[in-house]
Amino acid sequence: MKYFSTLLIGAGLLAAAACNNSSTTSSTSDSDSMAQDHASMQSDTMAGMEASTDTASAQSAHVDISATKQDTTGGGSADFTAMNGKVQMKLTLLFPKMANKSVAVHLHEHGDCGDMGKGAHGHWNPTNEKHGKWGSGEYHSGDIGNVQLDGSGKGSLTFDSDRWTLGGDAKTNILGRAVIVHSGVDDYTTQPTGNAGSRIGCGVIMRK
Ligand SMILES: [Cu+2]
Ligand SMILES: [Zn+2]
Repeated sequence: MKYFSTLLIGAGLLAAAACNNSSTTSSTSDSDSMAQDHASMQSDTMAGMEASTDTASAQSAHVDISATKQDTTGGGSADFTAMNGKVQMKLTLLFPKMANKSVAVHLHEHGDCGDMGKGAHGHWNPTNEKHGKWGSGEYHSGDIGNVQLDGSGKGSLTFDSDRWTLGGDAKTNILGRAVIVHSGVDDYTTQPTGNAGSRIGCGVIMRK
């Protein structure tokens, strides 16, 4: 069963890559709402491709983040390690167009990067809380926060989460979820998105 879901995730990734390559237009709308402005573009090809969540536990996981838009090159990766009841994420990003800016990074609910990242749907929020700043009041389990990029567009973040597991209960399992990089800054206040702008990067967390 484990292998079956891994295959499904793999197929989803390939489909997402194919969709990105065949994308011909892109809007730079700074809206992260669930507005359906792009929903018609690729939803047909992505139908049925959503990865099932991988529940067998793992010690480590990885995500490769790709640019979602043709006019924004960039990407990144992160490694996840389970340790001492927590999961540590080591993230690196490279988005040259975003040099000297901060970009918001979240875990989104669905492991689907189709439709320029909109297939990932909203912030992963298994505890049904408000959007916010990690560690302070209410926040989503996907609310990682902002990453400062340097003059070449490079940035990194090490993040320890006590709300995440690699496998197991869907309320904590991050395998098969999407990491989304936004063009703007998370204000930690606006509901439910943090007003973080459009989606410029996306990847699906996979067991190593
Ligand atoms: Cu987001
Ligand atoms: Zn959130």
